[in-house]
Amino acid sequence: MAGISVSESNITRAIMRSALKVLDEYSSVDVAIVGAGPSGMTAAYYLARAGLKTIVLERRFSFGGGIGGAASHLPSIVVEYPASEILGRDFGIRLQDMGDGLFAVDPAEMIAKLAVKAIDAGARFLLGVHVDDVIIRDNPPRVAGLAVYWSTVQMAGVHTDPFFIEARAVIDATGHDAEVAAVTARKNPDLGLTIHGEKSAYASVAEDLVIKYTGKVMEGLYVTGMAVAAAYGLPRMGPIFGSMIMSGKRIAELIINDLRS
Ligand code: 48F
Repeated sequence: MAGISVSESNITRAIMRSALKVLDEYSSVDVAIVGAGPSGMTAAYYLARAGLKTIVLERRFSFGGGIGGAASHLPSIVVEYPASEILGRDFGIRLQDMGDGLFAVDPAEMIAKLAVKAIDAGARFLLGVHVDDVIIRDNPPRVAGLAVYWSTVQMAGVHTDPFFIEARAVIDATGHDAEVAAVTARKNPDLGLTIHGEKSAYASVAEDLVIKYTGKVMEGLYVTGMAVAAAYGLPRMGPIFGSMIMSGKRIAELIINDLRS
């Protein structure tokens, strides 16, 4: 391989130079999304498409959140209108009409295409990072970014200090535990933020309520997807994903509007 110098130190230097450039560049962003599940990836696509500097922080080394495990490991999930139309039109995901207003989707295709669209629109994903805390500013009180650990460090249970990412808007897309909103409420009781925890299943009601309550919980901090149900004590809906898509799209629209005004 003439002209190619593959030595171990060159491999290391190439990785370090490119990785540190990314971490440097993304130490300050317009929007930091915690969680690469359906709501987080949908939001990432619309935010990046609008030209906002967007990073998605995901604890696992993979995308998709709850999509892959969907309905008890079965290779199918369902969405309803209008999410069905959005998945087909904006993400190129194939849908099978199952009647009763329900459409079946291949979970692997949905994971891949949500991720590809978000990345191609300009969103940057950081995998294997665990968000542990927020940055707070006062006067007026607002969330101004995140404290981040490598997931492996967090799993090892050893103490290191985090690195920080400043953001004009933070989205909690962490799913059923609303981890970012919960830690914000726990560590800063003076803020008066209460996280209620989700209720038992009531799919038809939950789908509408999650979309309706999607939004800002305090300055700088927004919730989408199941984190909305956890934040406001709404029922869960099980393996139907329409509201996750609609919630991700809605939070992107709200933030685009907030950051431009
Ligand atoms: O759970 P998840 O898929 O959240 P979602 O977008 O969608 C929920 C549905 O999958 C399903 C449902 C609705 O039909 O009930 O469960 O609301 O994705 C959340 C992602 O966030 C990551 C987690 O690994 C998952 O991929 N995550 C959670 N906490 C953290 C985190 C954290 N503290 N730091 C980084 N990533």
